[in-house]
Amino acid sequence: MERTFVMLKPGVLPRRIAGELITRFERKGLKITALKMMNIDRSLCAAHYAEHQGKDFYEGLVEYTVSGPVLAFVLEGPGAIAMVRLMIGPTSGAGPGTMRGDYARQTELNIVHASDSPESAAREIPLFFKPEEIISWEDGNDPWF
Ligand code: 3AN
Repeated sequence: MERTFVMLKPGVLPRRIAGELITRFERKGLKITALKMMNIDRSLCAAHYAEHQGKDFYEGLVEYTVSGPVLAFVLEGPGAIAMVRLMIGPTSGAGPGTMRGDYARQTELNIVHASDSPESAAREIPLFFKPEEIISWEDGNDPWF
C-alpha cells in the first residue's frame, strides 16, 4: 500500500470540476485517506516547491499556487504514486485522457499536483497533513479494483 500527495490547484474550483477530478481517482480504486480545502501561504508554497526556487518560472508558479483555495489530498493504493502521475499526465504536453490534458490546451497553470516519487510523497504529505489527519479505512471492496 502506498500513499501519495495530490493537490487540486487554484484553477480547479473556478472551473467547477473538483467533483469530476475526485471521481476519476475514486473510480480508479484509489482511496481518499485525507482531504482538506485550504489557502496555501507563501512559506508553505516555498517549502513545497523548494526544488524550483531560483528557476525562471518559480515566481509565476508561487503566484498561481497561492492565488486561491486548493484541495489537498492523501490518496492510498498499491502503486498509488506512479498511478496518479499517469492519471494526471506529464508536466507539459499532457495528452487527452489525462487530467492535465483534458481540461486545457496547454498551460503552465496546471490544475493538479501529485508526488512524483516515494521520496517526494514522504516529504510532501507531512507538509500538508498531521499524522492524525490521515485516516486509513477498509471496506472490503479492494478486489473489484
Ligand atoms: P509536476 O507538477 O509535473 O510535478 P514540477 O514539480 O517539475 O512538475 O513543476 C511544478 C510546476 O511548475 C509545474 N506543474 C508547472 O506548473 C511549473 N513548471 C515546471 N517546469 C516548468 C517550466 N519549464 N516552465 C514553466 N513552468 C514550469
